[in-house]
Amino acid sequence: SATDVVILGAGPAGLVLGNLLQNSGIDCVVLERAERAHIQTRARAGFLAANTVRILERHGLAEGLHRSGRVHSTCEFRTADGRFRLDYGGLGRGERHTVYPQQQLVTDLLTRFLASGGRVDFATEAVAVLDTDTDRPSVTVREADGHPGRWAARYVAGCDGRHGAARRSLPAGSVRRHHCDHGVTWLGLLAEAPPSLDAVGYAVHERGFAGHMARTSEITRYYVQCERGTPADAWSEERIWDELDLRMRGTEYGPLHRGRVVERAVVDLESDVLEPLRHGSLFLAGDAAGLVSPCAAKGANLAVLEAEILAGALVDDLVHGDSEGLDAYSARCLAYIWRAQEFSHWMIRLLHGPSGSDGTSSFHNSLRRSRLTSLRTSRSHQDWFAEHYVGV
Ligand code: FAS
Repeated sequence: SATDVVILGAGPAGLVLGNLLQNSGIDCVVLERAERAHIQTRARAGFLAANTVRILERHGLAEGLHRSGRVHSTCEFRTADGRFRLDYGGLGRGERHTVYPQQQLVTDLLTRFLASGGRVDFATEAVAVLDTDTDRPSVTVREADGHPGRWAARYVAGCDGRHGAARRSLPAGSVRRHHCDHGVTWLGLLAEAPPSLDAVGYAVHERGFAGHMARTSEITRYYVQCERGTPADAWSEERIWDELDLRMRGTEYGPLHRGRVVERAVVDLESDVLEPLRHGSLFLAGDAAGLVSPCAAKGANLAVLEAEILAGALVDDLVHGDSEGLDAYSARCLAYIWRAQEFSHWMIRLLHGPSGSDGTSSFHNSLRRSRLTSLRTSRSHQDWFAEHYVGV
């Protein structure tokens, strides 16, 4: 089989890219190793940045989020020195989040892509991307029936995440991977419980971090910092809720709304960035380009941004014969990625004490306390926070 652009992965990056290429009349195919039902129900991100909403609106992809997304603009910090709220929607550039679960966005993007004639091959795993140093790259695949297959294309877009075939296919020595293990582990969970705060909750506690993020009026995501290597099922539900209540200082500010834990996963907070993001005819976007920790909700937003940049560059090249956008793609996206990485890293250091108990940790803990005081009292610091927290 042959097409103009083969897109690996039907996540936010791959499906935004597919829709934008489709809108411009460029022939493309999306290869997705999972079944359709799986990607339409897989819960992940939930906070869309204002710029992400603008991108989706620009391309007629925002109907679902306008129908059932909820605008959100407050976060609340709870610390040993008390609690304070930041109405970030009234700070910085005055931008707010839209709370809209990623699986609903993926479902909207998929439905629109297929309705406009787009092709997605589900249960089709990309195995390798070949000949990226030529203008006829190809993708070998394992079809749904297990048989091998092959796609020829003019370009390949690696939107298949950090463990996908695109990363695996990068020629040895052709890419520099900047990696950071932040030394922090979260037990992330989804609870069948209404939100306990009308804000994103960040609890900074000597026992560890706890986070509260609404997803819908009946489902709330929580994070609770745990020891590295903790199995996802190690904590009973009762222990989870008791620990969350303790760290969120439920006795002072009101107990959390408890409910059944319907999903849990342990995630080690790490980040990485690949440089460059272009390898001949192969382009990386989304998590395939760089993983940003879920602290500060940047991953899905970067994926949408990079997809729009790549789509514009591919259209310029394939329709107008202008390759300037493709030549500039990597540097342009990396500037956004590093801004997001820097803020996410700052947030991790703000919310988590240093691991280890040596003297420097008391120094770092005092730094952290001072940062929180500055965020509580300094308007310019709050403007900086708001601009980066919602910006991409
Ligand atoms: P995705 O991983 O979404 O999509 C890649 C697709 O490629 C997948 O469907 C996969 O099945 C497919 N694939 C992989 N290998 C393949 C192959 N060889 N062949 C074919 N298909 C292949 N981000 C936020 O902004 N906020 C959050 O709150 C947040 N919470 C998260 C919670 C969890 C538990 C996880 C895991 C991630 C979270 N993220 C969050 C990050 C997440 O949303 C990603 O940044 C986002 O999904 C990135 O989108 P894509 O790059 O499209 O990759």
